[in-house]
Amino acid sequence: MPNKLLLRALAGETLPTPPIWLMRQAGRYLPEYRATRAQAGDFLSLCYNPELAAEVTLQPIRRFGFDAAILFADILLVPQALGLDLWFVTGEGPRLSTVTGPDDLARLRGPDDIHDRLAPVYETVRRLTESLPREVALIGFAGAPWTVATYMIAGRGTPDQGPAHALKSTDRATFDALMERITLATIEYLSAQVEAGAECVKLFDSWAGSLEGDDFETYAVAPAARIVAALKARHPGLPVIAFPRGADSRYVGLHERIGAECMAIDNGVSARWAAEHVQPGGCVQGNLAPTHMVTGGAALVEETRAIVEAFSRGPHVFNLGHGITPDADPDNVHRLIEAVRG
Ligand code: 1CP
Repeated sequence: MPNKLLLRALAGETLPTPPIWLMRQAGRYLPEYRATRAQAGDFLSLCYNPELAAEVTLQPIRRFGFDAAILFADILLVPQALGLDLWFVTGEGPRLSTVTGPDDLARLRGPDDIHDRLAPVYETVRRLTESLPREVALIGFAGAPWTVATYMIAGRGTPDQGPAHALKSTDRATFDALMERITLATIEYLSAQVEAGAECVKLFDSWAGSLEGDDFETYAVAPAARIVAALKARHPGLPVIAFPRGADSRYVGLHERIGAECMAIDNGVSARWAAEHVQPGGCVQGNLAPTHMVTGGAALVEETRAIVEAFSRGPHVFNLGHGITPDADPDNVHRLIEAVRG
């Protein structure tokens, strides 16, 4: 049995107190993050600077004593490594050159050609293995193919993933070839993170919820299952967290279909429902609404205790249902941890 709490929960152990970490725990709500980001120049320079990326990964560990650290990087580094231009517009978010037809696809690099661009990320992982406290687990991550494809097709974040859905129905060959390229690159990317020292990996499928009918199986479940199977073949025993955000009732049975030890649950479903219908499949992670980190107060404590109680009869990793937002109050994170560890 592993001795780090996060790895024990992922291995299926029901613990008296769930391990806790937060999505986007390194981020703009922390003054020390804003200072390091200013030192790096911009967000992407921070991602590709192993010393500073390791530093911002460690900041929330130092301040809050979380049970896990998540590599500081971004899901959009893979599109950039595949050859797309990527930049961030202040106050608006990411922009990318797009893939909208066979010619764009032909210009992309192969899945094995991503490592020179991504080498600084692997170096960040190596540094973290040396500097993290012994009891803190290191999580590597990547975007799931559908979510990454939505950005590569639209060239930006979209409320309804409209451009990706449109390409899927008008040029299925290009869409499928793009999904295939991302899937293979993701296997290589995560595998390299594990070789550098990541102890488990998380697949972020932030836009899985917009896949309807058979598309959910074809473009969310199947690619995730393929990535997990390939990773486990190369790294036996590697624990995986899957986050098909917005899966709603389709969370039921997903542990087995994806082959992941842990299902990260967003706050669109109730903890009671998930404890009854999803947790029998394995470890669950979640699922406090991120707004509590802004509003705090008695509701934060009550809701946190209710989630801990709901999931207390099986393996659970405490987290938010989505990333902590820039307007969150760090003091509320202290209150949250106190409510969880009580
Ligand atoms: O200005 C800043 O400093 C940038 C804000 C920021 C941060 C802190 C971005 C831009 N990315 C990140 C880091 C990040 N992104 C991590 C690091 C580790 C941690 O959690 O502490 C992780 C895991 C991600 C993952 C990520 N990036 C996702 C999946 C999770 C999710 O939130 O749904 C997505 C969709 C992205 C794309 C992205 N990167 C950044 C932004 C603002 C966005 C969303 C763009 C959009 O859809 O509009």
